[in-house]
Amino acid sequence: MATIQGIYAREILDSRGIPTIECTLWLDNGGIVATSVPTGTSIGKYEAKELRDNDINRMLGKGVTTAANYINTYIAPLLVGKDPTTQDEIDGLLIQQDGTNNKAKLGANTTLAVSQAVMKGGALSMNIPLYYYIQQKYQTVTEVMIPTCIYALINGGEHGADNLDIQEFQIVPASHIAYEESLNMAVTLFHKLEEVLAIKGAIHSVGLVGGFTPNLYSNSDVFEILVETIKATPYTFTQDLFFGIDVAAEQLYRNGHYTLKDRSTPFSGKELLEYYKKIRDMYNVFLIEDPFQEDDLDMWKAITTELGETTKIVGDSFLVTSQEKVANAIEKKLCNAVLIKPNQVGTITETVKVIKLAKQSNWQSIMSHRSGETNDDFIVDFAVGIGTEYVKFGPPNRGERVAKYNRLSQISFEINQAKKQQLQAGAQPAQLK
Ligand code: 2PG
Ligand code: MG
Repeated sequence: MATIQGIYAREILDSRGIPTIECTLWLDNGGIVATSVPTGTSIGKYEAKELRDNDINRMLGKGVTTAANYINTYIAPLLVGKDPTTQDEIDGLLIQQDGTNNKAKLGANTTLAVSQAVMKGGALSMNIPLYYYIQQKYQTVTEVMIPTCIYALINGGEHGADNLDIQEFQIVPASHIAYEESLNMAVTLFHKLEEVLAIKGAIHSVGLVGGFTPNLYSNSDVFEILVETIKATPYTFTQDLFFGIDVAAEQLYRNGHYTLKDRSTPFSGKELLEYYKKIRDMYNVFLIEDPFQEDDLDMWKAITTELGETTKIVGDSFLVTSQEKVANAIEKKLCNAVLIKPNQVGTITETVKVIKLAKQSNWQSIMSHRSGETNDDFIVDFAVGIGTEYVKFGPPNRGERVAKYNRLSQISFEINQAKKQQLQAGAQPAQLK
């Protein structure tokens, strides 16, 4: 059995040029792994806290040298000599050392960097792929499969150019579309969309997660352009794909109302629900993430009651990957799917508990990137190994997003190869062994 010989953390930059933590862990058998953690822009008010230096003379106060030092001087000595496959025990120790209910002491960025490094170290010590190690460890799925990808092609809200209210306009492939074909679809649509936007003079650049930030002003304009784009490809809207949106509604909420540029006067919660019904029927929007702000519980309940049968109502900032919040939402039927962001809670063990809870209640989970990403692809293996039904990594654009798709393609290849070998050997292909 290999044990942890050392851990070292340092400050690196994320895809927005904002500091984040990279953590390297090495084993006594010479094996070495490195991982880094993401951070958000539209950060939910109930998320676990990140630790930042707050030194305004350096990195605009966003440095993470304090967090890295915590790992190097305080956490690393506690973990040296431990078996890296004892993830629950090590995460338990991190939770205990932090001692708060929102990682306010050590920081969720600090604890997650260590937690991810330990998970990668565990897989390396067993000499098996990370996704397979996670599947074997937690057994939440009997067979590893590639989740359905949700591709955000257009960015608005805090991720965009300050003209569109909705943070993400997404395409969601229909269930019969296999991963490789869905990636082909996303790449085709992304580049066709660029052409359509150029022809319309809707000058574009890309937003924080790599989707276009076009010069359009209403949400309807975006849907019309997406419909037109799909018509210029071999794909059939509503047969091969449908639309999703991440409203990140907490960003639109002021004094009891939601402000959207589609109307000159702000929307009440009830009016916003009517608006969602309208765009769902007009444009086949069958996934709505964060339709209302975190504390607007009556409206979450109302939208799930009215649209939940046919539409995925997804809690992101609303549920912040919190076991307590997800349990409450399941019990009260406040939504029907959960976005999973490990850095909203701060350890892998706590994240797994939330996914298990969702599975027990027949909820679907969506493993998600953050707007501030690195090239680390940990969440890809995590999603496949634990079996989230969906993943959300942005569009097939920008290095830190493409890193996730490239890893997913590699895993898909490995799964298919393993199945072929099993078939050739006359074995059942049900399990990857
Ligand atoms: C979201 C995420 C990712 P952020 O709201 O779903 O797109 O954004 O990381 O900024 O919270
Ligand atoms: Mg979101």
